[in-house]
Amino acid sequence: MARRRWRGVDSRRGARYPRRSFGTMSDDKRIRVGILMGSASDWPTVQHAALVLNELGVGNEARVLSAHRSPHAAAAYAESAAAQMITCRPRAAGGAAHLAGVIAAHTHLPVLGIPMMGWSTDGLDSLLSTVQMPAGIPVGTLAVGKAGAKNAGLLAVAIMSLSDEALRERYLAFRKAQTDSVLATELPPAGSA
Ligand code: AIR
Repeated sequence: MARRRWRGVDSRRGARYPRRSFGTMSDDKRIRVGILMGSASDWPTVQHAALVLNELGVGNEARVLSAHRSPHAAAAYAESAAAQMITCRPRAAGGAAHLAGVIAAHTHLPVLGIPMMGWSTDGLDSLLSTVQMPAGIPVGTLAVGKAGAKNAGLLAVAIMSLSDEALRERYLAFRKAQTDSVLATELPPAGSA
């Protein structure tokens, strides 16, 4: 296959960065997570994957590539030398959502699928077409919408934490802060909510 240069968009330029940070940030500037979506209309949801990766100091890039509207470019991205250095790949598409499956077919790297809220079946179409992969080509499918996008970012971090101690420390600090915030919750008096 001809070599192509892919200009990924560093998501930190487009998204808020970073709201909080956990522990000492590494000066590792590598793009380690590629975030693909079928349309720019997915970005308001998918950006939540990028935000959590930014928060935890994981370099990532975001691109629009459609399994239907730009099938050759989607496959070429998955097979490109640059993409092979990316360790994890959250993928988002709505409707007949084939992007995650197509990308997974073209790479051995972990692919995480984020079903999008659809325009006619509240995301059920996207959920089923992302999760129902044939045996042999896995796509780790998350929840529909924003929760799935955020969890795709966190699951990518958890996977990379297995072999990255500094990232594991940041991830554990994130989890602790989340737990502390739940335990510190104060409810308003009954009847005022
Ligand atoms: N989509 C784009 N190419 C293939 C698919 N399945 C998805 C997009 C988006 C939805 O179709 O990922 O979730 C609608 O896209 P648009 O561009 O019409 O807003």
